[in-house]
Amino acid sequence: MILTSPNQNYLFVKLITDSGVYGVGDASLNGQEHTVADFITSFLTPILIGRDPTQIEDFWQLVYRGAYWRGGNIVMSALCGVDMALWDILGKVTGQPLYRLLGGKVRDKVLCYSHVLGKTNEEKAALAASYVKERGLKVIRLRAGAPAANGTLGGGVQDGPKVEPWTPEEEIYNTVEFFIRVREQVGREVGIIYDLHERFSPAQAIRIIRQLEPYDPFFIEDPVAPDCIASLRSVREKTSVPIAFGELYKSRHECLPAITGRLVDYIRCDVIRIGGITEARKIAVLAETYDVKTAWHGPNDVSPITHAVNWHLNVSEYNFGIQEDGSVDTLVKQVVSGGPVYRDGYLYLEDRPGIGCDIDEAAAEKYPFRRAYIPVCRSSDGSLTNW
Ligand code: GCO
Ligand code: MG
Repeated sequence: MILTSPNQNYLFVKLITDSGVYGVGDASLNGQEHTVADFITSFLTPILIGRDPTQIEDFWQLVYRGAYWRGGNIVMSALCGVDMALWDILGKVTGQPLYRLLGGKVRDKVLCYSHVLGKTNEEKAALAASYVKERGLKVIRLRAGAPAANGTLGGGVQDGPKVEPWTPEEEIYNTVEFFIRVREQVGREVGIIYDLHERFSPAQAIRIIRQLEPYDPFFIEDPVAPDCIASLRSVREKTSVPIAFGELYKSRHECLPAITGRLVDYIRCDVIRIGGITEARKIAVLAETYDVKTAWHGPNDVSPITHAVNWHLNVSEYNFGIQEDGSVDTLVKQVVSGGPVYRDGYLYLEDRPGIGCDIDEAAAEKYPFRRAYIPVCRSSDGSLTNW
């Protein structure tokens, strides 16, 4: 296991077979990396020793069902780290890139979108225009000057979660005003995604989305919290704007009501949080059955390994929609090699056996783990709100 912090904390898994072939995986869970590492050491490692690494499905079921107590963020992230490493080993021993093991390519390149980060809305609007003009982005992702929108993820020693003030009224106003401004700058052709980050009540989300409708969002992400499917349904019933949902889901079973109820247009689980490639394929197939596309979670706090896994899934799925392309920091590139390359609105990946990434353990050691928390939001009366 490799716990490292090149700008952001990551937890990587390296699985070595007795013949010397190894696979790598990503088990990062922002803010809780140590707990996942502990589960891997104390629970998964003893089960792994002596097993046939090509029996991936059986291992997955052994952890998920065999433990009796199913799932959760810690277990699924740990399971993902190993699951990715097992698929990587399978690719290496068969000499095939992961996408071939998943059924082969149905497309050559992957449409992607990038976050527009900046300190002020003015700065972000200018950046959005330059991303489109200079980098050729076809789709951009926005958030107004709200918490979590300005690069507050991870990094830095903290004794506890940083508190960020938040008032829904202000953010509603900001969101609508900012979206319209960016639409005017980038023109009609460019797709604009807006992430509401599970933060609003159904009525507030509907208010925002209705106001954005004439400005044609590509999709609205996570309009409400994931806990109440009736809230998602009420948003869905009141707008024709496409909806993307699910980065907090931890299994196909949690995704099911949103998919079978056709409450979303894009399912956007985080591959780490659902236990890896094995579960992601199943969710993609389920989604295909209901005309739902995929938009796998891929922000700045996942590593090139996960970005590469997303890419392999994207090129081999019929119902791919779009891929979030969180920028990978240069320090991270010192630790992990490989991963997709951006060109003119799309992501490409060189053919290599397995996932196609490697970890430089000496470089990882130069960046030791630093305690970091995800920030929390409190509204003006002091009460905690969704972040
Ligand atoms: C996104 C997400 C992220 C999460 C982050 C938490 O759409 O990319 O909402 O930015 O907030 O992954 O660690
Ligand atoms: Mg999001």
